[in-house]
Amino acid sequence: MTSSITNGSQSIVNGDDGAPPAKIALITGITGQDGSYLTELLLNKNYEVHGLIRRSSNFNTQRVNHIYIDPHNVNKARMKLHYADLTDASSLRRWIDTIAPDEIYNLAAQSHVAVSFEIPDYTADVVATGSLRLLEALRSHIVSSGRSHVKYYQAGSSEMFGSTPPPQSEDTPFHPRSPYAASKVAAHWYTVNYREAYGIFACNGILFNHESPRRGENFVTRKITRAVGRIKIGLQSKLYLGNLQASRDWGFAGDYVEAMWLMLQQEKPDDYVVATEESHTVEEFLEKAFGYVGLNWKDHVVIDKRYFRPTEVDNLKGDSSKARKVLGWKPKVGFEPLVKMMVDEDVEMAKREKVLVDAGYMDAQQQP
Ligand code: NDP
Ligand code: GDR
Repeated sequence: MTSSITNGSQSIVNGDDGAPPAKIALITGITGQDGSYLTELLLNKNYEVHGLIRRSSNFNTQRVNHIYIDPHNVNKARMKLHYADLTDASSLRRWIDTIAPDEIYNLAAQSHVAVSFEIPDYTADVVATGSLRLLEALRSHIVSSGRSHVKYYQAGSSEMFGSTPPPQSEDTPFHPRSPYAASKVAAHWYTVNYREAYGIFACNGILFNHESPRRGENFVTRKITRAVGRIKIGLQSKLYLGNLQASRDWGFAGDYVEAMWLMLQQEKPDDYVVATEESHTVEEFLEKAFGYVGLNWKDHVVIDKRYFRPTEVDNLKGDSSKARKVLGWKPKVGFEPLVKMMVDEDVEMAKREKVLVDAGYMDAQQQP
């Protein structure tokens, strides 16, 4: 049985159409923004996709629910979910052995920079040591099974460059400015070390900020577009933000997962910067997002010092010439279309919320 589910412009196939899968992928962080886009990409390339999800007291699979098929209803869904955690080495080893993947994408992380100052120990455990646990599980799997062709992708970050001025490329020195960024630097070097020490096909993607309507609601772009939607529809009037002068190289997440996949299709493992090569301040994002629906951000934004970070990353702008040349990758969605895409989706979401508020099912004060 084949199930074809439409999600925006994408048609996603997650069901047994009789054909054997092209490859088997294992994704950590499948329930996150990137995990959901990568799953769609791989399913459309006829992969069988296994995602590791962590236990939480509420369901955390909203971003992949549109792809999910209850295994009781079909013989063989092409996307399967399994409980595991990057803090639990035994679960990682067990699932790698059981699934026997061809490609592993390590996307799981406590990925919020500001929150990493509040929970540094946990952030390091998941982001740094968690990546090491996964690499070690892969190494053991290769030794015991002989499956040396398995490829590994590590989700690195432009935050690793920190205070080193732009443009930042693969040759730019790291100067991390948060527990999150320092942990990503450790994960980067673990990945390089496992490549050099054991010959594992392991790649670091050094991705600059990438956003989408599925972005977590406490990252600045989505926080802004959620507020724009809600203000436009009359559900809130103020938006509290921190530093508006930070500059980021913002791309579209759907474009960036393609670069991850391309890295693992090369003959040799390597590290790549992925970026639009265009940078904008938070204030510019505000101007575009509010302006798009005919609002002036200055009427709504209030600066709250709680959102300032102990150390800030002021200016990120990538040089992705290597990825463009070697992988043939380039971004398809530019800054303005990205802002519009996110605002359009969030205005629609606010309209749905308004119905719930008017019917008494939701509190209008509920903030993202
Ligand atoms: P998200 O925060 O949206 O997703 C993170 C994922 O990791 C979620 O699925 C989350 O599960 C999972 N996770 C968190 N902790 C654990 C744990 N202990 N064990 C297992 N899974 C866990 O991040 P993005 O999708 O935006 O980013 C993907 C990766 O890329 C991350 O590693 C991030 O640091 C990195 N990155 C992101 C960039 C961006 O701009 N988006 C840029 C550069 C790097 P749950 O859903 O349960 O919370
Ligand atoms: P970042 O993204 O830290 O770059 O990390 P975020 O959207 O959180 O911050 C971007 C910039 O906006 C400023 N800012 C605010 N940020 C948040 N979250 N909330 C606010 O209210 C606010 N006001 C101003 C921040 O100070 C910062 O300068 C993201 C994450 O996805 C990481 O996991 C990833 O590695 C990097 O991008 C690349």
